[in-house]
Amino acid sequence: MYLSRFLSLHTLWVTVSSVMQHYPSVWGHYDVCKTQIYTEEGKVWDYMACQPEARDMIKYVKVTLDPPDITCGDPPETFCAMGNPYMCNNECDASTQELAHPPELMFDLEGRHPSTFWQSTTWKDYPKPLHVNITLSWNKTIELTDNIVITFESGRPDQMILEKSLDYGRTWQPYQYYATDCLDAFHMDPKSVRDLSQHTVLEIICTEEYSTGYMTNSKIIHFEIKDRFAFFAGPRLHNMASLYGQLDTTKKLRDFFTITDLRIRLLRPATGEIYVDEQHLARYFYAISDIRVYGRCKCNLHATGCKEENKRLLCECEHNTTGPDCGKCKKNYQGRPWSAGSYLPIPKGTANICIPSISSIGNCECFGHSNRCSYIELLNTVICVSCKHNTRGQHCELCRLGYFRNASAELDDENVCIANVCDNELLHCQNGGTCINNVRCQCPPAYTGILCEKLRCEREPGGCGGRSSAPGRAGEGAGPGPRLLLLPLLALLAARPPRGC
Ligand SMILES: [Ca+2]
Repeated sequence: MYLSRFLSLHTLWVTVSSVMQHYPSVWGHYDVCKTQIYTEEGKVWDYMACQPEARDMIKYVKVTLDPPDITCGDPPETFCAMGNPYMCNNECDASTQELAHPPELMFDLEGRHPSTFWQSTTWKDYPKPLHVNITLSWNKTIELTDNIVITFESGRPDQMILEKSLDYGRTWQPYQYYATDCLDAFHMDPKSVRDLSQHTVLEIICTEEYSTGYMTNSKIIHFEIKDRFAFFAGPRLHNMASLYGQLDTTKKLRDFFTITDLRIRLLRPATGEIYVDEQHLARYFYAISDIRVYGRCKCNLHATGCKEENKRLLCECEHNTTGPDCGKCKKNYQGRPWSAGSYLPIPKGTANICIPSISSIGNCECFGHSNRCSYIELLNTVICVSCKHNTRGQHCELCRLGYFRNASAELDDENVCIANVCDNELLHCQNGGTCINNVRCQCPPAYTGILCEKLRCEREPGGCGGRSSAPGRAGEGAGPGPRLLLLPLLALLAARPPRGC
């Protein structure tokens, strides 16, 4: 029995191995959660680690401003060009569409001229600080895959902190500090992301690269995701396997690129100069035309789909998992603790699917030949273990090699599988019967029974009476002779299972 099970698993492994050889040797994209393969057991599912495609996450964001009334235009307000304090012919008026600058203009389709943008009130309350928090919430854990890019319409702020939350805004951690003078603003030495390395990639830095005020043409601020990826994947990100390997084994690194919320803390608007021109405070304000955030839903490598439902992103979980991030096992699939999928080994990773709970294995049907079942992950099915009574198969419904189905026994009969019914050399079949494939005796027309040991007329109404219709040796007498009386006993002995079963 064990040999046949080993052979069965061996055949399965050979089949799976040959299927695996057809996977591309290049680094995969983890875009398939399962595929059908052919094994000795028929078509079965083979599972692999999978993740949703990266996409523009701004479509799904909810924005909150603090203070809530910080947007310009209520009441209408005149503002000046920062580079020229006497050019003050611009007006912000929330009640006029052409002159309003609401927050949603940070997220609309850009590429048109002039840009559309959100704008704050001016710094008319100087020297009270002009602080604005812009919070972007997804209500879903997402993994950043590209740089965060913020495009200012005003000068880039003199001081700003980009923060992140991993717990839906309950706690916040700084992502990066931005200042014209890092030492003065945050008591930090200025650094660039290029000063970091694999070992210091998680360091939170203050950069002066993006705070050059209005003197430069650039209005863009980056949070450099790709430069950080490059420490592991190479400058052109050609070795993503190395990056994914690191993400797989270093939770801190994985968490670094994972967020539920971002917060842009604007602490001091661009002044363009060391001092603030108190005579022309209408020159100072924040204006942002565009924010870009690219990433993918975090589904713990258990989904490729991520859909929006009731204005919330949800992973379309596979591998018997559930939850917004596929972060737990489905009911009745808690046969072992939940685990995230793994990028390793290359190229298809490890699915770590949830398996049925032992208590919920309702299909442990072994026809009474076993009382124990086991779950086979590769087949995603439950099979009977240690089938007795010469049986084998998922439900102990087949006969072991060398044993044959006893057609006269039910599947749950201990004698359902019987050893060699007959043998032509040993002449087990009686009364001229012929042994067919060691399984059954083909009897002459006048005889019946497993070993052709019975006269067919015995089953007829009235029995054999005095008729002498049976050919051959039937002429020896009308009733069964002593030899025939032994035949049922022989049949019984042949059907008895061997010792030890
Ligand atoms: Ca815009």
